[in-house]
Amino acid sequence: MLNWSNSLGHQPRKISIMVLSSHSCTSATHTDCTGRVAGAHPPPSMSSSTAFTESSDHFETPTMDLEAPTLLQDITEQGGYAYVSMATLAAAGDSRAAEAAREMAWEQLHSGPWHSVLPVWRDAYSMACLHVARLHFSKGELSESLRVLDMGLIMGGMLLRKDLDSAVDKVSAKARDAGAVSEQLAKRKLVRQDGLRDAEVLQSLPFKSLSLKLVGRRPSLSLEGFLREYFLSGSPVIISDSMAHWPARTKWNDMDYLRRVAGDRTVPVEVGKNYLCPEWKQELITFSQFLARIEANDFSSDAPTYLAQHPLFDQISELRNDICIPDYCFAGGGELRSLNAWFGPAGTVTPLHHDPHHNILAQVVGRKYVRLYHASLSEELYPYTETMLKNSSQVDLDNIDEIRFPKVHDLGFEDCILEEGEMLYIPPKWWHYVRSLTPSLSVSFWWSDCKN
Ligand SMILES: O=C(O)CCC(=O)C(=O)O
Repeated sequence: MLNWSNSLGHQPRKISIMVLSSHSCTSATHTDCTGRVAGAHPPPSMSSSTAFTESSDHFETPTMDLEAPTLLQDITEQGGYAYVSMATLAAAGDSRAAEAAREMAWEQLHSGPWHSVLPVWRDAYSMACLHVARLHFSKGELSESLRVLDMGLIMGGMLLRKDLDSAVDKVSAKARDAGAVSEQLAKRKLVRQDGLRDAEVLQSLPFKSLSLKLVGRRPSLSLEGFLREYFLSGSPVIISDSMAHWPARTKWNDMDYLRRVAGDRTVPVEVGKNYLCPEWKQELITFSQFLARIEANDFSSDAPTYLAQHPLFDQISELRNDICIPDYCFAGGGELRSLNAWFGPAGTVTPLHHDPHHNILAQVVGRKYVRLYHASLSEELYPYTETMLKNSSQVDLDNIDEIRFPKVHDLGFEDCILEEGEMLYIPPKWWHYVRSLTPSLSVSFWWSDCKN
């Protein structure tokens, strides 16, 4: 799967980021925007030099200051002379040049499939974002500055990541002091207990739901018990009481808290029934706008907005501090591969697919229906044949075409309603379908074992 972040990513989500339209320079095919001019030479100064002095309306960029000469040299070698000219002017405080450099790097990010984008252009994009954000910051345009820094975090390379992170901290702190976070929503709970229309919710589930084998629940499951009884045999289990100590359990149901720590941050969201539908698309919006959409979402919406499979906790450290890595993720002696957020209104659907890693799906706020088919049932679940989609089933569990997919009807599965405060262990390669029954905030922890 193409992933626009730096994380792994195995579902074919986030493919269409290449044509996102939140930026004025979105052509997916135009490759010419670096201004490659035969015989043109890079400008004499290659430094990101410091026309700025440290003050409260300036943020430091020590990594960029150090790396700029080499990075600009690498960009020159790729023919990006115009980018280098603009970035040099930007470093001296020219805001139009800073925007132009960002546009040029953006075009390069959209010049072909994501995996073929040269890493140097991702770093070039981060550099231009730092320049643009710094200029906004110096004019007191804090929301705009944060938006651009987030774009750098989401789309840029790793080289200047530290500068982006520390700039975000500085701008966010100033925005908070200034009370700049927009106040669009009244103080509210994300999920209200009186709002759970159980009968209506249950009717929305796929055929035979909750009528065969239910995933077992285990309170107080020790790491050893988890290893012996579930991990080694590759069996799913719900661990029902091991996240009570997470600050997120109390904080994330508070819209006001979420708005305060993340409201002005830009996040990628998916809009549409699910990622296999043709009308599905991606957008970049602020977290406040996202929360407003969750609030406005009526349960029946067929185009919910879903912040799905996004490494939000690499981007927003306050939210990272609210969660804890479950000890279970150390089973097998492998490595933690990725932490992803899955935030959305009631009615989001992640269609039937499998992932290569062990997974703990932690349900922080709200509830979700999850159906699991054993890894050995792949053939009966009719995976797509295209490489990008081959971990997804062609079967739409919400509307099964029994003529095309006759084997599905009689297959055994396990399912459950994953309640707030519970974690579900999904073994590698097990097929899973997930539907949110309320507004829902979950976190997935993917890890490998030492064989893998
Ligand atoms: O919660 C969801 O919508 C999907 C979660 C998922 O597919 C995963 O954790 O791998």
